[in-house]
Amino acid sequence: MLTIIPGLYTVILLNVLLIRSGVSEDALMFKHFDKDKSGMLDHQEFKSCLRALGYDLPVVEEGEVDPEFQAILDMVDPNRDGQVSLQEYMAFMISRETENVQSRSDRPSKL
Ligand SMILES: [Ca+2]
Repeated sequence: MLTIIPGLYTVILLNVLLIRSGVSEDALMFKHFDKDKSGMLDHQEFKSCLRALGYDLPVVEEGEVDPEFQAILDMVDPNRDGQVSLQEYMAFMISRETENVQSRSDRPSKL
């Protein structure tokens, strides 16, 4: 027998469903942007993917640094091997989703 506060249980369940439904969509996104079907996103592929997700990343010249993109790379490609695996990508998406859930109540909507 489980004793659970019903409201809390509902919130947890909704979060699980939200994250799960997001996960399969994210995996599809990953496959879509893996143009050469290598199973990894290189930085160019990953950047296209981020743009599709609504990140406003500037176009930079070869060798120029985009701080916002670099900050994201710190999370998904900390050793800078130039490749983002599905696992790294998913971890990034889940942390993003969690951040959205946590900040939704105390941040005004950007839209
Ligand atoms: Ca690839």
